[in-house]
Amino acid sequence: MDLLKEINKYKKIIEKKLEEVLPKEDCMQGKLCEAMRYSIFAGGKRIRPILNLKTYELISGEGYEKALPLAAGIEMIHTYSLIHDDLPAMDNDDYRRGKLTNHKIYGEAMAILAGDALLNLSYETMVSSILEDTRNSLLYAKAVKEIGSASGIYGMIGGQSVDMMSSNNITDKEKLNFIHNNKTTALIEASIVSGGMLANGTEEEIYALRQYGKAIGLCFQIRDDILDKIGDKNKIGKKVGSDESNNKLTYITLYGIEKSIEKTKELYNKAIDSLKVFKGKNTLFLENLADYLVYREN
Ligand code: GRG
Repeated sequence: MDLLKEINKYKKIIEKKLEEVLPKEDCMQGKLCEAMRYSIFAGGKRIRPILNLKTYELISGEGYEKALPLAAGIEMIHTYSLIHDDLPAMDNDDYRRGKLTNHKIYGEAMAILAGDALLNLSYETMVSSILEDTRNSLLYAKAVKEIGSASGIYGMIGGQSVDMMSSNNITDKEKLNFIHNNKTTALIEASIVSGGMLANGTEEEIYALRQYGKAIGLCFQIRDDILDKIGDKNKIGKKVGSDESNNKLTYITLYGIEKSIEKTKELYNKAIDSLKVFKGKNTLFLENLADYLVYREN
C-alpha cells in the first residue's frame, strides 16, 4: 500500500467536504469568512479527519461517507485550536505551516472570531447529521459527545490550560504526561474512537481503538518535540533547537533525544499490538500510519 497516495486521496475528500461547509470568501461577514478559510486551507496534514474516516471504514466495512461530517468537524476544531494557540496571549507565533499566522494577517480580534466561528460551525456540521440521519442519531450523538469531551476541559483545553500555568519544572513527569495526554492526544484519540462509535463498534473494538489512539497520539507529540529540537518543521520564525524550544517542558528536556526516540518506537509497538483484535480486517492503513508518525519529518 502506498501510504502517501492514500493520505492524499483522503485529504482531497476532506477538503471537498470542508469547501462545502465553509462560508464562501465573498460572504456578508466579509473578512471573517476569509480568515476562517485562510487557516482551514493553509495546508494542514489532515491526520485527525483521515483517522476518523479510516476507522469508520475499518469497523463498519462500508465507505467513509457517513463519517464525513465528523471528519470535517474535527478538522475545524483542530484549526480553531491552532489559530488561538498562535495568538499573542498564548504562544505568540508569527508563522504556522510556513505561512503567516491568522492574527498576523487579519488582526487579533478577527483571529479570535475566526477561531470561535470555526468551533461553532464544527458542532453545527456534526449535529446536523443527528437530525438528518435519524436512523443513526444515537451513534452520531455518542460520537459527537466523545469529540466534545476530548476538545474541552477534560481534553485539549484542559491540557493547554495546565501547560500554560506550568512552571518549567523539568522533574514533573506526571504533569508532562497530563499535558500530552490532554492537549494533543485527546483529540487524536477521539478522532479514532468516534469513527468506531459511529460504526457501532463493539466494546472490545472501541477499547482497542482507544489504546491505538493513545499510543499514536503520544507518539505524535513526542515526534513533534523531536522535530522542534532537531528537525526542519518548516516553522519559519520558530527558532528550532533554540532557547525558545529549550524552555518548554517536553519529553526531550526530561529524557533526552535518544530515550525519546526509543519511546516513540515503544509506542509504535503498542499501537500495532492493540490492532490485533481486528483479526481478518484490513488494518494496514492504521499500521502504516503509526509507522509514518514515528519517522515523520514535518
Ligand atoms: C488554544 C484551545 C487551544 C488549544 C491549543 C492543539 C493545541 C492546543 C496547541 C498546538 C500546539 C502544538 C504545536 C502542539 C503540538 C502537537 C500539535 C497539535 C501539532 C499540530 O498538529 P498537526 O501537526 O498540524 O496535525 P497540521 O498543521 O498538520 O494541521
